[in-house]
Amino acid sequence: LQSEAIATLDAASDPEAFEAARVKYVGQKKGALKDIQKQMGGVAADDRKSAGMRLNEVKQAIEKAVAEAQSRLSGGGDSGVDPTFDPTLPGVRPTIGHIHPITQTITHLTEIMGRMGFEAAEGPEVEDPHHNFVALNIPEDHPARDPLDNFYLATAATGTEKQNIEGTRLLRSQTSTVQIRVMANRKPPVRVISLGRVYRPDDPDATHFPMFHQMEGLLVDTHVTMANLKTVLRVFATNYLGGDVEIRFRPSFFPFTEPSVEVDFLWDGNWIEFGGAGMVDPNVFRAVGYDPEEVSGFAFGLGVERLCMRRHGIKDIRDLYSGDMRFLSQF
Ligand code: FA5
Repeated sequence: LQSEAIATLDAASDPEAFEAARVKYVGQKKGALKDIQKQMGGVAADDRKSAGMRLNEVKQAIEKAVAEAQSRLSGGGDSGVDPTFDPTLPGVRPTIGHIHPITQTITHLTEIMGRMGFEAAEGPEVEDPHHNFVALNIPEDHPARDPLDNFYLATAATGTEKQNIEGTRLLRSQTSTVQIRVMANRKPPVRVISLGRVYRPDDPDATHFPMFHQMEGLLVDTHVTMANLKTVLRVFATNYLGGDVEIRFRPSFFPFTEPSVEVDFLWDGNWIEFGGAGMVDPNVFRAVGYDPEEVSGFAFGLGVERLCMRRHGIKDIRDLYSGDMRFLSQF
């Protein structure tokens, strides 16, 4: 067997012939060596030792011939190398996960506000009208409640009218809902931010998307003034957008702040609105059981996408949600 196997292996001139010979003699299942090994049990006990040694010699000799034939056929490389392995082929780069630019922005904003003592708070994305409107001083007939401006969730109208209103749920349209949740659960002083998703049926364009993020800020204490609000927003803006950022406050109206302002940043020579802000309306304090004679505070809500876009020079909000790795992997 030994000489036959070695002769066949030596004669193998292509990988197919080599593989056939390899399987025939040293194949794990039906190879000739395996066959003999199986018969060892039948050898008389006295002869078993010498038969075993002989078998080992034959095995080693054939395996050596296998290795030599393999090395010869793979171009004389190291023996034992898979002849189908080509080390000159380029590798396949594994796709590595990536943190979304908006998630990175949220982490960054949380860190900047944290340095000013603002602690992060959270609230649910599916809200009830009490937190989204009532406690924020938005009356029943206010246009902000319009079904065309909100994503109401379909709820079965089975109870009385009052029960149905209480059972109404909607995707929150602003993070101001979290102000109410925080104040209803703790005593002043309060200094929190809340970063999260909000939803509005806006048509997508370069600066609008139906789902976006806001950063809400709320500070309640004694003797808080508009000057404190403007300082916090200025310090925030210079930290996030750079020392040369220009910021402008325009008089505005929100039901939950009085007075209210719109916050604009200069961007490529144009004033762009980034959010709203103002002094917390006394009616909001009353709705959460705070005494407006004792405490005062400010609140603001900024668009996170617009902040991220201004910092990174992104021209179209839709790029952030396209899922295009060529765009996303730049951040
Ligand atoms: C509000 O949502 C108020 N809750 C802000 C506020 C908070 C005022 C606390 C007073 C006190 P407004 O609707 O203007 O305000 O939205 C704030 C910001 O969200 C906008 O300036 C803009 O930057 C961003 N924004 C609004 N709609 C969209 C949209 N469809 N896509 C992307 N960003 C949006």
